[in-house]
Amino acid sequence: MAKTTSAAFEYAPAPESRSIVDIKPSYGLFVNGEFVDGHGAAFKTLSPAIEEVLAEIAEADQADVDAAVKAARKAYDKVWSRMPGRERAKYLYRIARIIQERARELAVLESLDNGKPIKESRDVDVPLVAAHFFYYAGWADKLEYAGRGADPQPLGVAGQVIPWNFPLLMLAWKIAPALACGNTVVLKPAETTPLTALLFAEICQQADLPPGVVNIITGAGATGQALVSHPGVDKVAFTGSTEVGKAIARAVAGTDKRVTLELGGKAANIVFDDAPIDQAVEGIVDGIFFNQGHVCCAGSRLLVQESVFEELLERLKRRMSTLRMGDPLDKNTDIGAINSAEQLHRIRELSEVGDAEGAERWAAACDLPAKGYWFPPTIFTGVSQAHRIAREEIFGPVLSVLTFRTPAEAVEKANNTPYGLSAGVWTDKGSRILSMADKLRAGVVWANTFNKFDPTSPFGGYKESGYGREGGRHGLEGYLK
Ligand code: TAP
Repeated sequence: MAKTTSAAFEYAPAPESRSIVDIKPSYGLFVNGEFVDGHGAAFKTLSPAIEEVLAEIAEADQADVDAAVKAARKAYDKVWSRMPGRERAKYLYRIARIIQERARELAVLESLDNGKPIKESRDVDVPLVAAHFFYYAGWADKLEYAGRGADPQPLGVAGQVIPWNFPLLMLAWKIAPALACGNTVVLKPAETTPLTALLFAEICQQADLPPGVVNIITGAGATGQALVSHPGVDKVAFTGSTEVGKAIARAVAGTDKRVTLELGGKAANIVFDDAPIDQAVEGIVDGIFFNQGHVCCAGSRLLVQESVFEELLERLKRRMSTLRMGDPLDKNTDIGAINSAEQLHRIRELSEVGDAEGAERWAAACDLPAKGYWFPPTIFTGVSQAHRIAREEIFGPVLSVLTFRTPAEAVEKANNTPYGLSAGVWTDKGSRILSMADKLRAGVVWANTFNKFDPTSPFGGYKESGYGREGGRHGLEGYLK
C-alpha cells in the first residue's frame, strides 16, 4: 500500500479492460433459454470500486419464479433426465471450454461487479469455474460410482441461491453437479453481483444447452424466498449467511425438499512455534485478505503460540504494509473494493465494537480512493475469546489475533465457535498436523497452506456452518435420490 494517510485519490478503471466485456444497459431474466422481462421493479448493479451503475437488472416476482420453475420442470421431464449421462457430459464439457475461451471477459466482469482484484478473478475464480464444469462433466456417465447405488436417480428441479463473494464460482459449485446428475436448475445470484451469472446464461445459449435446463432469475432476498419455498422445487441448495440459512431450513421444514446449506464461518488459523514463520505469514495474509476477507472459510481468527507471537506480529505488519489496495482492474492490486455500502457498514461497525471492547487496532497507512467502498487490511491484537470480533463473522479484511500456550489450548480455542467450516494449522511436525486435524471441528483443515480449493475435494461445514458437502464425489450426493 502507499505509505500516506492523507488525501483520497481518484482513479478511472483502465479503459482497455472495460472494453474486453460488453455490458448491456439492461438485462432480463433467463427463462427457458431466452432473456425475458421481469415483472418486478428493475434494480441497478454498481461497480463498488467507483460507485457507478453498470447495468439495470430485472427483478423476478412470484409469477416469474413460477415460469422459471415450470420451464425447469418441463426440461427435466422431457429432455434432461432422459438424456444419457454421456450426452449430458458433452454439454458440460462444452460449457467448460467456452468458459475458458471467454475467461478474460468473465474475469473483468466479475471484478467490475464484485470489486475483487483482477489477478484473483483471472487466476483463481475463473479457472476454478472451468475446472468444476470439467470435473463434473467427467462424472455424468459414471454416477453408479457416486455412492448412491447402482442406478442413481436425479431429484428433479433444483432451486439454488448464492451470495456475492464468489458469484461465478458459487454458480459453478451449484450448477455443475446438479446438471451432471440429471437435474435442472433455477438459480438466483445475489442482488449486488448478478452480471457474471447473466453472462453464464449467454454461455448456456452458446453451448446450445436445451432450453429450461438452466434458468437464472435475478432479484433480492424476496426472490430467493419465493424460489426456495416454491412447491415445484425438489432440492434447495443455498450458500449465504447462517441467519438466512436458518430461515430457509424453517421454510422447507415439513416438505419433502432436500436441502444443503453452506453458511458462515469463523476459522482459526493456528501457528505453532515450529512453523516456518515467513510461509505462515503468507498463509495468514492469504487466509484473511484474499477477496477482501469476503470468504466464508477465511482465517479470521489467528491463534499464535505465545513464544513466537512478537516475531510473527512484526513480520505480519511488515508484510501487510506491502499490500496494494485500489483499482480491482489493475493487475498489481492485492486488495480490491468492499462489495457494497451495506457490507462496508457492517465491517466498520464490528471493528468499532473491537475498539470499544478494548482490543488494539492496527492497519498499515494507506490512501483510500475517494469514491467506492474501501476498508484497509486490519488486525486486532489483545483480543479475548469473549470479544465479538472473535465470535462473529466480520466478512471483511479484519483479523483477530489471539495466543495460546499448548496444543490442547489451541484446539479448545479453535473449536470455541458456533461455526465449523475450516481451520489452518502451521507446524513442522506431521504428527501434530494429523492429531490437530482429528480434533478440530471443521469441515476443511488446511496444513501449512490456506484457502486452497479443488473441484475434487468436498467442502462444507459442521454446526452453524451448515450441512451437506459440495465438491468431489460427495458433491453428487446432494443431487441424487
Ligand atoms: P445472505 O444475505 O444470506 O444472502 C445469500 C443469498 O440469499 C443472496 O442471494 C440473497 O439475496 C439471498 N437471500 C436473502 N434472504 C433470503 C431469504 N429469506 N430466502 C432466500 N434467499 C434469501 O448472505 P450474503 O450476505 O450474500 O453472503 C455472506 C454470507 O455467506 C456469509 O455469512 C458467508 O460466510 C456466507 N458464505 C458461505 C459460503 C459457504 S460455502 N459456506 C460461501 C460463501 C459465503 P440478496 O443478496 O439479493 O439479498
